[in-house]
Amino acid sequence: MKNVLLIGLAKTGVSTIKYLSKMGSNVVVNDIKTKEDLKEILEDLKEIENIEYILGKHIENIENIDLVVVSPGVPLDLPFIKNIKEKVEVIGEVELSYRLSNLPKIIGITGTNGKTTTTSLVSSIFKEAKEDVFTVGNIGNPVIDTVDVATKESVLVTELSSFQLESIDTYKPHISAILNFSEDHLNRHHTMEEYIKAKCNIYKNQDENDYLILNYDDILVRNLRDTKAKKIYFSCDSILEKGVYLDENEDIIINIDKKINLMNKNELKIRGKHNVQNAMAGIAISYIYGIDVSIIKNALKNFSGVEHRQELVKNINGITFINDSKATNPDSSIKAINSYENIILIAGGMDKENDFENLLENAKGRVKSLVLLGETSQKIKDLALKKGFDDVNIVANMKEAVSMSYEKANEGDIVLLSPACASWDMYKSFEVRGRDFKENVNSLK
Ligand code: UMA
Repeated sequence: MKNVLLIGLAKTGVSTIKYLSKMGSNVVVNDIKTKEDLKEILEDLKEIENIEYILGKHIENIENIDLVVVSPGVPLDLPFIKNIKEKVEVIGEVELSYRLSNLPKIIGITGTNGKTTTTSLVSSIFKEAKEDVFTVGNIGNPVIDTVDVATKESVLVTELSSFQLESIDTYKPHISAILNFSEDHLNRHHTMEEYIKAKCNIYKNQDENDYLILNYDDILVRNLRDTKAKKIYFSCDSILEKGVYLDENEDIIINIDKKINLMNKNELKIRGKHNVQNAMAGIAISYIYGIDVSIIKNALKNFSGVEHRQELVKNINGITFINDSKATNPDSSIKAINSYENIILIAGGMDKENDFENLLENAKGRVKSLVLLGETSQKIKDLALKKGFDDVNIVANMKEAVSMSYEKANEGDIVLLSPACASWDMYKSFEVRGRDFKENVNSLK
């Protein structure tokens, strides 16, 4: 790989450049952001030679390029990418890393919601088992950072988004899991079919020696058939002949090669049906891999969740503040709303053309007040008023959202930040949004 064009200069881009230039490639970098916008990143890369920057616009001329690597956030159906694809191979960083390292022990986890929780949970089980584990992918750590450090003995626990899976070609996890499908990222994938197709790339290269873990409770996931991999289901609702399920006492049963009663679901620290499903996916992955059952059990008992995912921030005068900034689509927020009652809901953010009908249906009777911010605030407000909500407010920023919610809340109420939208209209990421919420909560008197 002599001449590589890299598109998108953020986390993925920086790691990819660092690796490629060390390998001796010449890298052309393209980003629609300007030099000024990218000041900090360019400073970080200033020591690296053999980089040519084309910034502030899409690249037009791609002569002398052998391979194009795109960051996950770059839509593959943009006209300039389509033109490039006619001339040169275009892949993502997950595919590139796979080709460079070809590691055997890869675990891939996807789905609309629960990916990060499940990835973290699996990682903590593997750490408890003293495996050499790397937690990578959409969770925030570019896979390419592992190419130099991971060995054939290492395990890569990889969270994979539809964006990342759209740009793979030969990538093959040994164990993959699909947690659920619900509407998300339709502004990028356009239809639910295309979105699901991208996610299903996770198993397209798997063979008879690989495993595909599927959620039996999600009808779309249950019905996936076009795979050579061995399918293992998990379920909260049905007793399975083979798989991981809940029995009539709410005990979690592993029934894969023999029947094992692992633990009661109430021994888990993470709450809600969706989290029991996430735990079951994690159990199936770890068991198939060969982790000792007592280690799985221990790690599960100690796992208390992930930052920005229904994270308990503080209790002030009997009012509980919960940070669920990672809820970047309606379905994810619905799960949070259904875990609590007497909620003051802070929601809204970037408009991904999602529909908020279902969110508001679920909010009825549970959400007392809506405090809305960001691009979608008016859209949610209009729909909420139509649906009979009487306390619907739009605020300008998180500070106002937190102080208004606190004023409205009584003892026993929950102030829940669960935006149902991406953060990119107001923040760099959902993490920055979550931290802003927490800082504002922590400075309340
Ligand atoms: N850009 C272009 N041209 C375009 C579009 C974008 O140059 O046409 C540039 C932007 O100006 C920007 C860069 O591309 O400078 C952004 O690239 P990126 O969005 O891929 O950002 P990264 O920092 O590399 O982060 C990506 C993932 N981001 C997205 O998928 C949007 C991160 O997932 C991931 O953690 C990281 O790689 C490491 O793997 C975040 C995410 O929001 C958490 N994911 C979505 C989600 O979970 O819903 C899918």
